[in-house]
Amino acid sequence: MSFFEKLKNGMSKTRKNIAEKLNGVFAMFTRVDEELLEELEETLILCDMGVNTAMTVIEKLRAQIKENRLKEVDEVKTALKEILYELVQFEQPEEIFPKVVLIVGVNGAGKTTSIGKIAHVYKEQGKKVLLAAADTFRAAASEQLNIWAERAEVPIVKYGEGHDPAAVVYDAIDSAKHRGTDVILCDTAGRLHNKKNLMNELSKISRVIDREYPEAGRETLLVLDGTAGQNALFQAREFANTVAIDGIVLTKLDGTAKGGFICAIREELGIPVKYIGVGEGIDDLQRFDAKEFVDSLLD
Ligand SMILES: Nc1nc2c(ncn2[C@@H]2O[C@H](COP(=O)(O)OP(=O)(O)OP(=O)(O)O)[C@@H](O)[C@H]2O)c(=O)[nH]1
Ligand SMILES: [Mg+2]
Repeated sequence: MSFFEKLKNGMSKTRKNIAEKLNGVFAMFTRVDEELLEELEETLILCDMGVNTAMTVIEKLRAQIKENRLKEVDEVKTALKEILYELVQFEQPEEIFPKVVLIVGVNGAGKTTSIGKIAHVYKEQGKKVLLAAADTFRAAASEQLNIWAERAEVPIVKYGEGHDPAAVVYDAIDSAKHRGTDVILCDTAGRLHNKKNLMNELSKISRVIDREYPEAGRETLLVLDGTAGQNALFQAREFANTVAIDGIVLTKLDGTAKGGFICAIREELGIPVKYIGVGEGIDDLQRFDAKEFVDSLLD
């Protein structure tokens, strides 16, 4: 299956949700008027784009209709496509290897699963991957990561429950230097109910990486549950206040998630969605492609 087919299949429910509704609106109208814009705005909000983002998008659309004297519904559709594309596209910075990737996010968002999938993506690219089980808060956490290490056929550094997560990362870096690892993927604890602890833990891990591996590339990815809607946006803000987030992994887009959320994240937080999770299997992760996303939304 091609990447595009997979994306379409995997995201089918998400895509259907927005695409059907959006295309439906355009099919309903023959005239470009305020009513069309109102209907579009409502639809965008229904697709979990959030009120603010939907309003911004419609404002831009209204301005373009006026400026370019758009008279045809199809022209408005093309303009909307362009606006949505501008909203979600981003420049992928060049990757620096070796690199250390910190995976953060609340409990159950899909951190451990996403690490398994990301490990697989890098491995397919011929990179040497190492997992670091720095979620030592929960007894079963490192065992779960271990299962993914086996699936992806990559090595793992893990200790038992209650160990210092920063020490796990320290050892992983040491091991990576010996093995010639390209990418270290660090699982972290997801608890947010004690923000201070979480912040301390993440910044301690961060300091260890700075000190022990300053030459390595760094990336912090926030994993968000795509079905959590506006609540996930709230979580993202909380995390962004704690650590600098380079990108989002949006999971469970195979579920009933409404993908308009991707636009909301970008507009409201300025953080790009880098990967999307479309299932529980090791192959069920895609690098987010803005053009394909927008093309799949509007005919
Ligand atoms: N359908 C679907 N399920 C997913 C996806 N990603 C993760 N899951 C499921 O979500 C559940 C939680 O995933 P985990 O990877 O354990 O989440 P976590 O963030 O590591 O959770 P904690 O370790 O408890 O903080 C599991 O049942 C996964 O199979 C996805 O893209 N699609
Ligand atoms: Mg986990």
